[in-house]
Amino acid sequence: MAAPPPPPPDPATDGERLVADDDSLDLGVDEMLDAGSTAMADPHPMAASLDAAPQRDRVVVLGRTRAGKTIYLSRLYEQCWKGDGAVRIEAHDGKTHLHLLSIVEEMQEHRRWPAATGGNRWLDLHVTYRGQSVTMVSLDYPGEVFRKAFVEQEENEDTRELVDHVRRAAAVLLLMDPKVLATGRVGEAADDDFGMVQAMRYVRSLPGGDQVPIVLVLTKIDENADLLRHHGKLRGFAHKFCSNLMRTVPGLRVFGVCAVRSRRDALGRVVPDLDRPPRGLTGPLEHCLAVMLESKLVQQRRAAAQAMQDRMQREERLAAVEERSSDRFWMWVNILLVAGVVAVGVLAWVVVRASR
Ligand SMILES: Nc1nc2c(ncn2[C@@H]2O[C@H](COP(=O)(O)OP(=O)(O)OP(=O)(O)O)[C@@H](O)[C@H]2O)c(=O)[nH]1
Ligand SMILES: [Mg+2]
Repeated sequence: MAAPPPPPPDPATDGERLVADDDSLDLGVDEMLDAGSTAMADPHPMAASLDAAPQRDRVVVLGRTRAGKTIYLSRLYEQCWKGDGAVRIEAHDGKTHLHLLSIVEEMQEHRRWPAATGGNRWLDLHVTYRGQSVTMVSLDYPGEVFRKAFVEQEENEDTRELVDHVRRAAAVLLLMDPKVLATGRVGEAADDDFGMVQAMRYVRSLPGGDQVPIVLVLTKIDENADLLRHHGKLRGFAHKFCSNLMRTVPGLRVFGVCAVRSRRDALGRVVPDLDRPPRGLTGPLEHCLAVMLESKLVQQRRAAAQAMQDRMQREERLAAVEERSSDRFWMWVNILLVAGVVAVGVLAWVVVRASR
């Protein structure tokens, strides 16, 4: 799928461009040869009772606390609502529309980052891509719920809601802050490492889950450009810090995103800077949509081929039945003819005998 066109070179941000553009990182099959052996060995306990294919109606954005989910979702919405790119997104209701745009406005007008998300919030969106429409349900949830659901495997209303949300994923975007992966404490990194592996095993273990596109999105690449470059850019970084996840999801695509640039204000605080454009924002979603549409096309082609085969078999069966009944008809005609000839012969013999 085509990534967004590269922006013109900007010497001041060249490092960022190098990282942001390194987004088509199909991790080669050869590198993942041993992945299959561990990927599905130990299915998530939540999968045990689920043997029917779930209804898949959503693009799931997952991430630990402060991974950048709220900012990513709101900026993505703003750009795809206002812009004229390949992806168009429209909220199903005015409340969701205002909620998402007001987060962006808050950053733009008041140079304030949004507060940590307090509770689960559903976002019903309508996505148009390459002339196809997809209904997309998203969930902006507090990052701690992710830890409770997939690291501590706690059961409460919020974790059940998140697990059900993940179960119905048509595509998954895994948001991770590279700084947490590289320098975070064990507990923090466990969300992205252990938690993500459990969540993705769960997705893969569901019926049809092996077809769900999953991408890794490294966030805040404006701030993390040096860190990523130091560890071999997106591919090298993902190999180094997300090796378990990459084994669980062979061929995992890695994208780098900067939803909102930051800068230092007069007081030296890091504040959002929306005057500069985001980087690689729609790439992960476009990739997932392209995979989803492609597999929908494949399914439609398969269904059409199956229908054609069924029709041909039905017609062959009908022809065979007709042939059999026509064979029976001529057999009876022959029998009757022979019987008639025999009867005429016998009658003639009887008449001849009687006349002597
Ligand atoms: N420089 C930069 N910082 C970002 C970006 N996205 C997020 N941040 C920073 O990361 C912080 C957390 O972002 P959020 O979007 O609120 O994270 P979240 O995943 O929704 O966090 P919870 O609601 O706590 O789960 C923000 O306050 C910003 O400081 C980005 O694209 N660039
Ligand atoms: Mg949030």
